[in-house]
Amino acid sequence: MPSESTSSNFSADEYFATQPPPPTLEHDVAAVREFVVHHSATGRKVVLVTSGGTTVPLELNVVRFLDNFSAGTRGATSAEYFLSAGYAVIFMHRQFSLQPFSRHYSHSTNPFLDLLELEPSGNIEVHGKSRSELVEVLAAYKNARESGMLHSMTFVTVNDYLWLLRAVSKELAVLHNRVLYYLAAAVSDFFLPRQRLSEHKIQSGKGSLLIEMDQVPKILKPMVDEWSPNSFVVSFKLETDPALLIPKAQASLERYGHQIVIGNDLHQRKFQVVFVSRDPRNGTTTETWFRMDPHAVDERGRPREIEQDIIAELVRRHDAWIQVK
Ligand code: 9Z3
Repeated sequence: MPSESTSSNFSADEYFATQPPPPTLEHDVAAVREFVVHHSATGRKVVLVTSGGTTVPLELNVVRFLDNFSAGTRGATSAEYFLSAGYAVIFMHRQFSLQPFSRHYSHSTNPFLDLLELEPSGNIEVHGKSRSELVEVLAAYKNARESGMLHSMTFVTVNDYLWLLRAVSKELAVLHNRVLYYLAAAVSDFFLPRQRLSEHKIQSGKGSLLIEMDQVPKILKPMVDEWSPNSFVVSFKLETDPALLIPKAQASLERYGHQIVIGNDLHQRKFQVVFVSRDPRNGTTTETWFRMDPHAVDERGRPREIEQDIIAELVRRHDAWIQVK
């Protein structure tokens, strides 16, 4: 059972006043500013996709850290469907987690080298059955890069993530209702303030290790109210107890006042999700389930991905929202 905490909880303002920004923040923000200026002129809708898990280092010279579960599949897959739907995409992901397009050739599920054949001449050939898929993925990848539709940036720690999210959302605010936030990253609820971090590797030999962590501030609230107030915000809620999914999603909508929480159960997440939304006029919530057959294939004969349905629905809802906003 978790023990009762005696440590303080940081507000978002206190957090940013006491925790140092990542060294690359200014550089990352400058690149986002450029992206925003460009797409402000193109008139495109822009989505910020966050993806992968955050870490919580236990030492300043990090040897050990707490990690959050996430391969980055949801985020990387969704980014591709957003691009197909005409959105310009900022893909903010955990370093080394899955990325759009290259995810199809993950070293663990589809090693790239196994698709290649070395000819006696020294030329490299792609196996016949893999070639057409590779051509398609490569063309979409090159197109996204060369057209400036996909911009990637990385985080590792929860501190990197919080600073980046705040800075990027302030930059995106100028695009008003054309911005969609798709917060699929698995973010730690707890962190160790810099002031309490051990400088060097924690030594063993003193018996068990007790670590008391503070709660990460709930930054969706200032994001929705202050940093990017006219944007369409979609957060994810991950649970392992399915009975908690709807009540936790409803509580989150009530607390932060954003547009949609997509609930997913850890073990079913690839095949079923629930959209929970709330009518701010009377507080009633609506749940819409999306379920798919785990063996379903798409129109090209490849395994269907639930992100196709998620993004189609979000695009529809975002468009409808733009009309009335
Ligand atoms: C999710 O729920 C994502 O869908 C997954 C995707 C992390 C399950 P994978 O990367 O997994 O495809 O392997 N993301 C949000 C998780 C999260 O931390 N949500 C917070 C919470 O549940 C609130 S924003 O409290």
